Amino acid sequence: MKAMEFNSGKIPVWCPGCGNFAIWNAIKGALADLEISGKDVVNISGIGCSGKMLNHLRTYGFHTLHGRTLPVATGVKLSNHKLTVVVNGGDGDGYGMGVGHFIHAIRRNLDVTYLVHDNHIYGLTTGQASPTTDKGLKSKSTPHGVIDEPLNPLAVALNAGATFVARGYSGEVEHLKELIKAGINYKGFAYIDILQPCVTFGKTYSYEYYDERIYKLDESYDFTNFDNAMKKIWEKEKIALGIIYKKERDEYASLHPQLKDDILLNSTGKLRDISDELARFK
Ligand SMILES: Cc1ncc(C[n+]2csc(CCOP(=O)(O)OP(=O)(O)O)c2C)c(N)n1
Ligand code: SF4
Repeated sequence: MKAMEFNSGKIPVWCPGCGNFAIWNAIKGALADLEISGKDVVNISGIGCSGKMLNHLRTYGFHTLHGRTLPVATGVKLSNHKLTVVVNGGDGDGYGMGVGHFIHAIRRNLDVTYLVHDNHIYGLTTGQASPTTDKGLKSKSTPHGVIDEPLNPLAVALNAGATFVARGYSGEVEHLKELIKAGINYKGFAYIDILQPCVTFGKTYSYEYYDERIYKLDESYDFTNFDNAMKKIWEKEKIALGIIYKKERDEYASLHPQLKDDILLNSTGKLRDISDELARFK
């Protein structure tokens, strides 16, 4: 399929200039370049502007409850581990409600590509503070300023044992496409935090802000070095884009002997009639 053929035909309702358009284009381009058909892809989306990705891709999809993308992705992937599973959620979705699932998906090394549209706020609900909002920022939910420390999600991922940690940016769509391709090709949990300006409610993190600070990691950067990776993600003035840490590790499905020969869906056998049991609860 060509990138254009991944358009579902539904017109996005994202605000003009929203960083989500670039993420959409990068996903379509990555799938097309990798020659993966839409029928072999499941896009699991959370709730939020980020979650609307589901409406715009001609793939299979599942719109989950807020923060529950990764449990659903786990079920989908284990039912048919041959599918390509791409997960889209916001920083509120994944680092707020979903943060426990994030850590456990990392521990399992579930073979999915997790894209977090990190605009540092809750976009769809009009700009409240999220876990990555800076301390002191005044928002609708924090009129006197945020008093909590912001989360560094890449540090959380690295400390939880993530073996593919990357950072992309909506202002660098080709670069982002390559990161998504690398994530899909990675056998395990590929986590990509995407700097995504919210042009309507984002107060600090604009395209101008990022354009002044981002730089791309080049070939001299050793992404297998954990200490280097930790240093990169705590840099203050500059923001590194690229694969920050990567290491091979057994992915989850490969550790299940029952998934060795075939997908789980094909081995469930005859469905059992449980209507008698259910009748007891009427
Ligand atoms: C359990 C639950 N709590 C709250 C909401 C309301 N809600 C819908 S979208 C949203 C914010 C989403 O923010 P984020 O995940 O950062 O995504 P963005 O819209 O910024 O892409 C909230 C709080 C909800 N749908 N479900
Ligand atoms: S509110 Fe922000 S995140 Fe949502 S569509 Fe508009 S610009 Fe994008």
